[in-house]
Amino acid sequence: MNRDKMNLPTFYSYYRSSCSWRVRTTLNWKGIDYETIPISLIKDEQKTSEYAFLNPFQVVPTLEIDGTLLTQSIAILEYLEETRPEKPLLPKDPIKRALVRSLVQAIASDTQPITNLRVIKYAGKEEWPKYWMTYNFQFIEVQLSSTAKEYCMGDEVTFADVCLVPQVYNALRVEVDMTKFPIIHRIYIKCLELDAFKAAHPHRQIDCPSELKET
Ligand SMILES: N[C@@H](CCC(=O)N[C@@H](CS)C(=O)NCC(=O)O)C(=O)O
Repeated sequence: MNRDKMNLPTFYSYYRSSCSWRVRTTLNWKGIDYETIPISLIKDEQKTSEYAFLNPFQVVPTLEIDGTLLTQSIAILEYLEETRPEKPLLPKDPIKRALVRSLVQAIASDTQPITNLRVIKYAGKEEWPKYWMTYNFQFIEVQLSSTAKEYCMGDEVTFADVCLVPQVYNALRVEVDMTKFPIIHRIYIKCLELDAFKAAHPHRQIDCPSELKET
C-alpha cells in the first residue's frame, strides 16, 4: 500500500445508513478523500467485538481521521467543519447557524433515532417508521417554509440539507406520502443534482448490492 493510501481517513459505514450518508456527503463536499470499510447492518457486523472496539455505540458510522477515531455522525460533521473550514456547511450568521442546527436536530435527534433499525425491530410494528417520519416531517415542513429557498437555509447548502436528504430517502423507502411535504421533497431533488450528494448516494457505494447499484 502506498503512503498516501495509508494516510487516507478510514470510514466505517453501511451503504443504506442515513447517518453514514451524512458523513459521506460532508467528506465529498469538502473534497476529503477516504477509504470505505463496509459494516453490514444486515449481518449485525456493528455488534461484533472488533467493531465495538472502534465504536462503543455499536452503530455506523465511525471515521478514523487525524490519528483518532470519531463516532456520532453530527460530532463528525462538526469536527470536519472546524478542521476543514473550506466550503463551509454552517452559515456565518449565528442566527442562521442556530436555525440550521435546529433542523439538524429535528432530523438527527427527533426523527432518525426513533426510526432506527434496532428500534423498529423492538417496536415490531410495520407502520412504525412511516408514522414517525410523517409525524416529524410535518413540523420540519413548517420550519422550512420560513427558512428555505433553494435549499433548507436560503440558497446555501448546509448541514440541514446534508441531514435531510438521507432521511427523505428512508421516508421514500417506507412509502411516506411526500406530496404532503412539497418543500422537503423539492430540496431533496435539488440536492441530488449536486455531485457531493450524488456520489454519497447509497446506490453508489461499494457495499450496495448489484441489483440496486448505480454508477
Ligand atoms: N447517533 C448516531 C446514530 C447512529 C445510528 O443509529 N446508526 C444506524 C444506521 S443509520 C445503525 O448503525 N443502526 C444499527 C442498529 O440499530 O443496530 C449517529 O448519528 O452516528
